[in-house]
Amino acid sequence: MSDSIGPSPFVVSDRNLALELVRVTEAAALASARWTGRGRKNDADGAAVEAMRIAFDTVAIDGTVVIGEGEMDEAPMLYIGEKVGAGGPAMDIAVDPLEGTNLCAKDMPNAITVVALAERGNFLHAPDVYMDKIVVGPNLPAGVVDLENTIETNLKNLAKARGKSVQDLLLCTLDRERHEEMIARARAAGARVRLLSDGDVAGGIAACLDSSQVDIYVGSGGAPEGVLTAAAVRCVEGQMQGRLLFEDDAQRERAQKMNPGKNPDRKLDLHDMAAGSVLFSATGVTTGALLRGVRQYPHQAVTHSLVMRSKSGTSRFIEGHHNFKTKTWTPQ
Ligand code: VTB
Repeated sequence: MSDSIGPSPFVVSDRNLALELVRVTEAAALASARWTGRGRKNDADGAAVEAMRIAFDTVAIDGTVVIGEGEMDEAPMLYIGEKVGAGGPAMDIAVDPLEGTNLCAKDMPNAITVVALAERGNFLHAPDVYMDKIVVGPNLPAGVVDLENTIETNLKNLAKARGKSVQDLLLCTLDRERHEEMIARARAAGARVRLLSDGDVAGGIAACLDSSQVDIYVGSGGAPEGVLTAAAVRCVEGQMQGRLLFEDDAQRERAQKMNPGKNPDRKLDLHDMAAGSVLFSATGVTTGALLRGVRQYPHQAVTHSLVMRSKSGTSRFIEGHHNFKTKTWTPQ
């Protein structure tokens, strides 16, 4: 009988760390949510970093932070090179403990906590510079958009591949002066544009999810955020390209030193930023297009997270109900 329906898909080929990772982003979200709307972004960020650092101690990995809070001398916790985890397979870790500190401080949509894991050596070591980014979702012809095309060409090619007109496309980008020309040209070509005040990780992921209605994410933002976005895009088989942007030679030299033997000015494809088997977890702090924010009640809180794994391509939205009367820790 079983022969006629093929082998069972439920073969556990390796340890699924994804569900352990969600605790890490949940912890950061629970801690930073207590700072939403208080106008104190550094406190919100500090709470997220500390909670995330503590939560990592329970994860069964031998982890090294490669995208973190900064260099060892700039950041007390989750600095680049820091070892985290309880021991296990050698993994590289990319974190943004509070992506959108301003959004949290102002209680505006889309603040999230983010972690990605890859087997050692598979994340781009991105310096703290800007990155040009372009993201589209799955099930599109390879190369349908390209950083080197004009915005008009990208919109035209994407519309054609989607069987839509450019008028039906929604482009998402950060609301920044540096994007004004691109926004004007996209609108002149017929597309609608959604502007984010912050948070291009959530923006990039939105381009991969039908439910967000976003068809394409374009624009420059943080390079570390670009690597986290790439990890998520890998898990849903979307497409992304990036290119590091340098303001001076010192920045370029730093990128070169962090990635020996690679041309720092090259166009990066998805696998240049996040290769191999990748895990991704994000938890909402404030409610946005991707995730609901933390809902706080007396003695309990509810979190909403997205956990993804590239190997299986499974995405899970997880609602966590946290009871502070019985939980073994409470947010600081
Ligand atoms: C970018 C973006 C982030 O901050 O780093 C942005 O990637 C800062 O951009 O998602 P500006 O220097 O133009 O203000 C975020 O929006 C939030 O951390």
